[in-house]
Amino acid sequence: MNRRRFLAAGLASLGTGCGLPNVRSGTVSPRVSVVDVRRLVVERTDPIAGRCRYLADLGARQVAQPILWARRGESFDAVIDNALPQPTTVHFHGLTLPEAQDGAGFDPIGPGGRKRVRFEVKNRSGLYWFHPHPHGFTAEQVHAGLVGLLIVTDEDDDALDAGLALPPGNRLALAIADIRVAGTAIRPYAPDPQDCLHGWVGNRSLVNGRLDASWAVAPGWVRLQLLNACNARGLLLAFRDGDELVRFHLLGTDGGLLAAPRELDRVFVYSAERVDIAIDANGRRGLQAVSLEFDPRHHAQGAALGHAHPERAHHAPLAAEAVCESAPGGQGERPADGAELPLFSLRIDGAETRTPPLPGRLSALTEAAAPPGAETRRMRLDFDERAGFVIDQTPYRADERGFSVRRGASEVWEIRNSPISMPHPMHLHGFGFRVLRRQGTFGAARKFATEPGGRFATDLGVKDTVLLWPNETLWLALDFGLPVEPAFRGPQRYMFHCHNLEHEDGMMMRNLTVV
Ligand SMILES: [Cu+2]
Repeated sequence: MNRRRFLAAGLASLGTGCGLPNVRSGTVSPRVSVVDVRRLVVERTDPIAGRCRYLADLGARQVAQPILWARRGESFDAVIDNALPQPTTVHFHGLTLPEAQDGAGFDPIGPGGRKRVRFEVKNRSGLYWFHPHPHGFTAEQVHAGLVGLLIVTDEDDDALDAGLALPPGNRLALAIADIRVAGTAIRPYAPDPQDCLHGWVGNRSLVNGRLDASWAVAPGWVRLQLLNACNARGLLLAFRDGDELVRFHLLGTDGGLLAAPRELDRVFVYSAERVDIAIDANGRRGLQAVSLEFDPRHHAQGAALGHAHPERAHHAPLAAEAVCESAPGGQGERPADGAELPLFSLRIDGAETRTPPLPGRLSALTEAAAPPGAETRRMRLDFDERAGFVIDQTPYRADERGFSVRRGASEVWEIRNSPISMPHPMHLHGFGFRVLRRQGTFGAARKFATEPGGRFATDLGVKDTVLLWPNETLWLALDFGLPVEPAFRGPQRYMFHCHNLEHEDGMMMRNLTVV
């Protein structure tokens, strides 16, 4: 079989080769209770295009790319089986976990290795997710399809669904990724120096692993919990019905529900951020979710940012053709961040109904405020033509202790992004935080800063990932309290890093230790 046919096979393995009908609602990834998972296998399904998946072993059956559901207080207790030819970890993004369960990359699982992971879900209801985090391999493995969704529910979540009177099938959890497709072939992941600088951006969206994804929903409220699972692409999410931009309601962000819904016609969702939204499908036949065109503000220009990860020398890329495809001229035109991109569609079938009023109160969340007496910690994000993107002029080293934070301390972080820079979605492991204010936002983005303090709607609520545009300064409120349990005793290391995954693998990361 020649190379092109191999790659076409890769596209078919996504479940929707070009020309095939859209995916129907019956093929949504199955719901799996977190307590039923005995093993989570991380495996490569297509060695040519380098596609991978999670397989949940429930004992009686196995479920590929499961959507995990957890009631707050339930526990995950499973063996992670690494069937990849590379080291991996499973990082549960957004969850409050001790270092040993965080999967941050301090203790990767080697090829063929396994590790038991046990923890209690302590977080508020919301959309969380899990993905690989082995330093130097993260971007490649997430791009390969290793993205899992975890929905946490609690009483607030129950009350919301009841208030929306959601018809069956009108609640969807969607991971929006992007890949490069040329003809019927997936371009294997092979970032060149420009990709390392800007991040690997695809030309087609892949939603829950599917191209041209479409779901059938009933008239009435539709609740969508959406994750930007792209390595580097920012999304300016909106919904079209023909030429009309349909307004929707923001219900929640990374760490759960807001105090009250916010009505919007578009919202920025950067890599690793989540939004929980309600949209009224009554009186419509279909809705097309898109990322609208925007100025991506990539101000950094530079030469190669090749970072040598010692481990990479010992493990081949996931895609067989990666080396060939990175040859000059192999990539064709480079897809651009900020370009309009269709994401997925909703087909609305069924009898019209009366949409109940949206609940006015969603949770008891209070307005973000700096805790009294909190110390301010200042950080800078910079670009250096030789070192690449750095936090406080320090490229990442896995063995660094990083900075120390006192357990139980309240802090304000003042983070400044250089004017010669790019948008950096910054993620903190282990702790949710609140966004207090923004300053220095450029004009085109400032018009979407609809909230007090120059904040965006996605800055509301409990956050674990926050975007910094070039030239911006952000103030965050953090509380470093940890649960009083044996698993959290002793110094706990976490990470603060850019979730543009090419930047992350390119050393834009720091360790911190809670002591
Ligand atoms: Cu970045």
